[in-house]
Amino acid sequence: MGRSLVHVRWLRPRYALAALLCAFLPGTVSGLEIIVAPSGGAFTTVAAGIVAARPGDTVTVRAGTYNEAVVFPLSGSPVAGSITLQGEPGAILDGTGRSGAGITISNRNYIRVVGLTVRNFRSGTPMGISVEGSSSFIELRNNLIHNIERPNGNAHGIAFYGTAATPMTNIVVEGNEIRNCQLGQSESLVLNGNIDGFSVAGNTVHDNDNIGIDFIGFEGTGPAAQDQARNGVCVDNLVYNITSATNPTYGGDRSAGGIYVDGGRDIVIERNTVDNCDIGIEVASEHSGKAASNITVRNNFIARGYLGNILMGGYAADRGMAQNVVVVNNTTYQGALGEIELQYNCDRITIKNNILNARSGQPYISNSGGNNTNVLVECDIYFGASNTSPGAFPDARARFVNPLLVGPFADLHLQAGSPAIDAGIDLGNDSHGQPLSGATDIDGGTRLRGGTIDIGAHEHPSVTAVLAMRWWAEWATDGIRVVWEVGGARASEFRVERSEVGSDGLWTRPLTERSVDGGAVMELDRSASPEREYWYRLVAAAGRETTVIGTPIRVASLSSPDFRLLEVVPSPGRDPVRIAFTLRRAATIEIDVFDVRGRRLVSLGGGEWPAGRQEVVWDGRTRSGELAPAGLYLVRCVYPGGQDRRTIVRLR
Ligand SMILES: [Ca+2]
Repeated sequence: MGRSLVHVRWLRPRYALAALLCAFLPGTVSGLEIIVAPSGGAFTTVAAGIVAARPGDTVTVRAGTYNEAVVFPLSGSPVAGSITLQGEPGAILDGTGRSGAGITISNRNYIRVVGLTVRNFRSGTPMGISVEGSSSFIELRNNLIHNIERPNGNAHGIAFYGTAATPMTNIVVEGNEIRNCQLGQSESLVLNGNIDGFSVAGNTVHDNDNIGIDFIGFEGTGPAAQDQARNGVCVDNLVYNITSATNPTYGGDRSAGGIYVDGGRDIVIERNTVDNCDIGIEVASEHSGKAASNITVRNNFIARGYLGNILMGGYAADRGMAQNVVVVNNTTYQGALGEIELQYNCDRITIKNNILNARSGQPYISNSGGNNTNVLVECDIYFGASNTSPGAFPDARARFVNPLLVGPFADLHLQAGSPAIDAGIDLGNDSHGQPLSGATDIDGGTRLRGGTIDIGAHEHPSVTAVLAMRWWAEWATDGIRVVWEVGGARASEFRVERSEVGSDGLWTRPLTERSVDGGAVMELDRSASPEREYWYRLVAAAGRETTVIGTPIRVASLSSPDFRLLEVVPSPGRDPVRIAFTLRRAATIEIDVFDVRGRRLVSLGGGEWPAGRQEVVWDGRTRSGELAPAGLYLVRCVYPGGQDRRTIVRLR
C-alpha cells in the first residue's frame, strides 16, 4: 500500500563540468561525491564523511554496518545545494552500545538524508533521526528506522523539535519506514513545536508501541506564540499495528493513535490507510484552553481502531479543544468501540460523505463527552449497527445501506454496484478555493467521476457503464479513420489503441488527429502504413482501471488485396442493402448475392470499376424481380487475386 516512491540517484559531476552545468541548467546542484565504505572509499566512518562534506556534496555510504552515531556539523546552502547523506542498499547505522540519536541535525539547514537504515539505538533518549532548533529545508527520504527502544523512558523513530524562535520550514519526510520500536512516552514520528510548513508523505509506520505520526503543539517546545506544528500535509501514509497495550509506561492502557494531531493546526490528513491502531486518527489537544484547529481529515481508509476510528476533542472536560475539523469522504470500518467519537470541547465540526461501517452494537457517531457545538453531519452511509439512527447528531441525508466494500478490513474500496457510487454531495470549496473533498481519492485517482462524487474515500470508476454506440475504423485518403461515440459518461478518458500483431495485442496508443462531429469522435491515424494491417480497439479508462468498450476491428492493408469490402448495411434490416467497397486501382470485379442453399439470386456489380470508394445497392429482389423472403443471404465479391464474403440478414 502507499505510494511507490522513486529512489533518485544523484550523479556527481566534477567541479569544472559542474560549473558549466550550473550555468545552463537552473536548479542543478553540483558538488563532490564522498564515498564512505568499509574499504575502498575515502573514509571508513560516516561521521568522517559528513565532516568532510561541504554544501552541495553528497556522502554516499556503501553497504556495511557502521557502529556510530553522527552529527551534521555544517549546513548546506540554497546556492551550492544541500548536503546529502545517502545510503546505498545495505548501508546501516547501528547503535548497539551507543546512546542518543543515530543522526542529529541541530540548527542546520539544507540537509538531506536518503536511503539509510538506522537501528538498535537503545539508551539515553534514543532516536533514529533527531532534528532540532530551527533546522529548515530538511529532507528525510526512504530511510528505514527500526528497533529504537527505551520501553520505560522516551524514544523516537524520527523527531522534529522546533525549539527556536525561528520556525522550522520546508520539512519533507517521505517514503520512510519506522517499525518495531519501543517508544516509552514518545512517538514513532513526531513534529513538535515551532514548525511551519511540512510534508509527511508515503511513510510506512507499523508495529510500534506508541503513537504512529504526531503533530504537536502547546507542550512548551517552541516559543509560546509559535508553539504549534502547522501548515502541513500528512498524505499517503500507511500506519498499522500501533498499540500501547504492551508499552510498560501505560500499564496495559491502550491509547496510541495511528495519526494524532495534538495541538497542531492547519493540517490536511489525506489518503492515509490506518489499520489496527488503538485510535485510528485523533484530533485533539491535551492542554486545557488550547485547541487543535483547522484540521481536514479526508479520503482516508481507517479500520479497526480499538477506541474508535476517528476521535476528536479533549479526552476530559478539563483538557483541550478541537475546532474547525472537517471529516469528509473517509471510509471507516469496525472500530471496536465505534467509528467517530466527539469527546470534549469540539466546535465547528463537519462530518459529511463518509462511509461508517460499524460493529454491531457500537455507535456510528457518538457524543461521549460534552461541550460539543456546531456539529454538522450530512450524507453519510451507516452500516453494521443501527438501521435507524446515525447516532448523536441528526443527518438529514442518512442512508442505512450496505456500502458493498470489496474486502474489509483489508480492502475498503467500493464494489461495482455499491450504493455509495455517485451518492455524495458537493461539499463546495475550502477557504483557499480548493474542493473541500480534495482533488483525488484514496488511490490518487480523480476525486469526482461520473458527474457526482461517491461517498467514502474511494471514487469508483464505473467504466462498465459505458457503451460504445458507434465504433468503426477504415482507410481514408490520408490515413486510417477511427470513429467512435459512447453513451454514458462514467469514464475519465476514452482512448483508441492500435495493434499491429492481432486482436490480442500488443496495444499501443497511436498519435491521432481528433475531431468531433456531434456526439461522434473521429480520429485520423496518419501513421498507419498502407502496406500493413492493423487492429483498433476503444478503451474507457478511469484511474488505474480500464475496460475495452470497442472490440478490436481489423483494418486490412491497402496494397494487397486491391479490393476491400467496407460495409454491408443495414443488416439485419428491411431496407435496400448498401454494399460499399474500395478499389486501389481500376479492376474487374463481380458482386453477387446468394441464398443459404448457394443459389445465386442476383448479380450486382460485374465488369470494370474505377479506383476509389464505390457502392452498389441490393433492393432485395431476385433476378426475376421477386422480393426475396426474410432470412440469411450471402454477398460475395470476387476481385483479381481473391474474394470477400459478408452475410446479410433480411427482416420481414
Ligand atoms: Ca462518482
